[in-house]
Amino acid sequence: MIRRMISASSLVLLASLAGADPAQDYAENCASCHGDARLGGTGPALIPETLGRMRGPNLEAVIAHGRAATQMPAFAEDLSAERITALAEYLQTPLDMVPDWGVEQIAETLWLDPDYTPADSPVWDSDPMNITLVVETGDHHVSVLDGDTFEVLDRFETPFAVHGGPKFSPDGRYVFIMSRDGWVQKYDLWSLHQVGRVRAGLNSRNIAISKDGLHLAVANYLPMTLTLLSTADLSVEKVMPVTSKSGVASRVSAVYQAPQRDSFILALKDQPEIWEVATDPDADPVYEGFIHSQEKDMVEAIPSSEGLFARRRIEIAEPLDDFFFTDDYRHLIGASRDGARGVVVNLNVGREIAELPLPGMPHLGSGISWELDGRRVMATPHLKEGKLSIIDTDDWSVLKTIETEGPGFFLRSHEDSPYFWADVFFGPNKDVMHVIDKQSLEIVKTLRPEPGATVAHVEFTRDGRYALVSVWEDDGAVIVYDAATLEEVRRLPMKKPSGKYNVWNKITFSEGTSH
Ligand code: DHE
Repeated sequence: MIRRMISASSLVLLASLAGADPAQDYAENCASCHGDARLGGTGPALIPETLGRMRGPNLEAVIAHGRAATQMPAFAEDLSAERITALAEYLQTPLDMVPDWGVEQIAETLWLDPDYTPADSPVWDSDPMNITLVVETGDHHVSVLDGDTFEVLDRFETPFAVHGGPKFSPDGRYVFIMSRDGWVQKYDLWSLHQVGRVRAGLNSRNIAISKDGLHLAVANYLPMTLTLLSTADLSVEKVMPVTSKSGVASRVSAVYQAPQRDSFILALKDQPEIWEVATDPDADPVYEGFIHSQEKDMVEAIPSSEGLFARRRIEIAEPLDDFFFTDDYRHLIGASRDGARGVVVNLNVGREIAELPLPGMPHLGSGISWELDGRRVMATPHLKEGKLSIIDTDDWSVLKTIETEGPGFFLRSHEDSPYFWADVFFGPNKDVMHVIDKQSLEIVKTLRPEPGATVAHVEFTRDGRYALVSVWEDDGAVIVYDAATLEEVRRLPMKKPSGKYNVWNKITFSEGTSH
């Protein structure tokens, strides 16, 4: 345990002498999302270690006015300016004790379900490649859908506040699900049963599974680590402290599998570095076989002797909050949350090669790509502007900016669909879903299936015939659309459904899905 010099209780005493009781205000207004001990829950941990860029007046402004593109509400009407100032100071006070969260502590949380017995074959008759999961955030459950009949095969409880895409094993049998408070759950789709859970971090971002399906990487905010788990039994393989070359600890923005490279790629949120972590112990060097001839001399390869989980650092100009890869995983397109520009990093040569004008907080993590007039293009929504940017990934120019009815979160398409779907998540038109032609780049239809209700996130069935849309409300629904006629065919009641994930589209890295 790390002991701190300034105790939170002495700050509470000082603040209450001045008429404010930040600990009480925290308990009443913040704890339900950020955790009783400020170690995170639905919202991030609120301690100096994770507040990083949020010092001084900035933090007060967020408490007062909320935070764009997040679930953080505004408290200016409930708390006076003095109470907000005291609360901001309280949040920047180190905890009396921050628990260590290394191999030992993580291992102690491992729980394997004693009622689980693996089935020899699926206990259902559905197409195993067309199983689709719906994350229901309203009551923290996942529904397992037959992607042909839309029958709910099972509905199971998840850890609190699942975030990011669940990751399937390469054969589509198991799925791994992560919550913001660091729990990772393993579920067996054949047996329709939970296998177990482990708390890999205290406040986590997302997970990635290795190409061979043997390892799971958990990107953490708190502690500032990358946890590597064995997918077989959820045991801890390694905890990598995330520290920059200059020795400064950093949160992880996100981690993804790069299938062609047989590696994990992650970006540091507080330091200007990208890391590549090898998941093939025999690769020598990791990049041989796919690098372009002109890049050969410049490649800084991982020495084979370093083996599994060998790390390569790529130093860049600014830390990245959000990023996307080209289909061949040669390039990463990144954006810092505060900035107005995107950068292109060639992962082979390990340096920035281009810049893109991307104002309005691009949400590159939900970017998708497709072929347009013989060129590979990608599209990204913007969290602060009602715009979609279409980028040519050959010359990195912005081909077109499509105006929408408001800022959106997610894009989705399918190889066999002529359209991509873009939600409007924020503002008065949050009930809108645009359907856009991938060739003309024109909006062909604007759907408003439930006026006034937030409508978001799309997933296709395996064959691209149906598009599933979430009505993101407590008494919400998943609406099944015919992806060609754009007519509604079915409505499945769900509790605040958010992301939906089709086994086939995810394990084949369909070009219409995010990673
Ligand atoms: Fe997400 C994916 C980051 C807020 C729902 N979100 C992701 C991923 C990242 C990310 C890096 C990709 C991880 C993956 O799939 O492996 N999200 C962020 C943020 O930085 C942001 C803006 C602020 C934050 O609170 O962390 C943010 N996200 C939200 C929400 O407020 C959403 C709408 C509701 C929620 O659950 O908190 C939300 N994010 C999602 C969903 C995905 C996601 C449903 C998976 C999309 C997919 O199709 O794969």
